[in-house]
Amino acid sequence: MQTATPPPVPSRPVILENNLPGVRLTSETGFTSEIYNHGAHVGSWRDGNGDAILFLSKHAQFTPPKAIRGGIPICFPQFSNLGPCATQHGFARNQAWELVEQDSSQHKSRECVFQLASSDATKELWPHEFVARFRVALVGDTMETSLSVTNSSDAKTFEFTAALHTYFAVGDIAKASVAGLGNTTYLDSLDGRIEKVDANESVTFPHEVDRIYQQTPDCLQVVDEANNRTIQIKKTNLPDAVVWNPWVDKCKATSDLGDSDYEKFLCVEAAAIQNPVKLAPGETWVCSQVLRVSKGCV
Ligand code: TA6
Repeated sequence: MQTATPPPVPSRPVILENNLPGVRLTSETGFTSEIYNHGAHVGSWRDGNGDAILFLSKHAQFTPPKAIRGGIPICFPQFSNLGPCATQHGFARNQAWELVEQDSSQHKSRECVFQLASSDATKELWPHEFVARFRVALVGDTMETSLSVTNSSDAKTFEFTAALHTYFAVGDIAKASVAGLGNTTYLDSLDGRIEKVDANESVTFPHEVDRIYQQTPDCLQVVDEANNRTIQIKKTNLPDAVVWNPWVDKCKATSDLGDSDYEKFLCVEAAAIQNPVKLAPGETWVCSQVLRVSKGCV
C-alpha cells in the first residue's frame, strides 16, 4: 500500500547551538546540518561519525548582521565588490531570512526552504524588488542546495552576480587540492584581477590563492588527502568558480579566523560572476550546488 507523504509540518525554527534560530537536518545515513535564519546560512554539515565536511571557524561570531565565518555564506546581489552594493558580497548573508518550508519525515527533517524578500532596508542597499529562496536538503551522503531569485517588480529589470561561498574543511592544506580547473581562464584577485591560465589539473595551496575561474566545468572535486576523502561539487547555472585560501598573513588579519585556520580549509565558490544575471519583471533565475562526500582520493 502506498504510504501517503506526510504533509509539510509548519515551519518552526529551533534555537541552534550558537543561540540563533534555525533548522537542524538529518539524512537517512546520519549526516547532519544546521542552517541559520541569519543569512539562510548553512553553518555545518557533518558525516555520520560527526566529522565536519564544511569548515566553521571557532572564532565565528553569531551576532547579526555580521556574517558567520564558514559554512556556506550566500553572496547576493553581488560577489565581492563586483556590483553597486557598498558591502562586500552584497547583503543576503547579513539579513534575517524566513523559514517558509520544512519537511519532517520520521520526526527528522531532511529539507527546508528559507526566503528573503526585498524590504525598505534592502532597497536602501539595492533599489530593486526581489524574492530570493534558498533550499537545503540532505539526501544520504549529499547536500543539495539551490538558490532562486525572482524579479518581483512590475517595471524594472535588474542584474546581479552571486556565489555560494562554500568553506570546505580539510585535514591539511598542504595535502589538499581542487581538481577540474586545469587550463581554465581565471582572474587573479592577488594580481589586479588580470587574466591567467594554470595548466595544472589541480589547484594547490603553497601560498595565498584568490582566483575567479570563468566558464568552468560543472563538476569539480575537493581532494582532502589528510582525511582520505573527496568532495564532489556538481553545480548548475553557476558557470564560474572562486577558489580561495587566505594563507598566513590574511588569516592573521581576519578577526574571526584563528591564526592557523588557513591550514584547515579552502573555499570553492560556485558562482555567476563574469556574465551578471539579468532578470526582467516576473522572471526567475535558479541555480544549484550538490555536494557529495566519498572515501578515498581520486
Ligand atoms: O573568496 C573570495 C573573497 O572575495 C576573498 O577575497 C576574501 O575577501 C573572501 O572572499 C572572504 O570575504 P569576507 O567578506 O567573507 O571576509
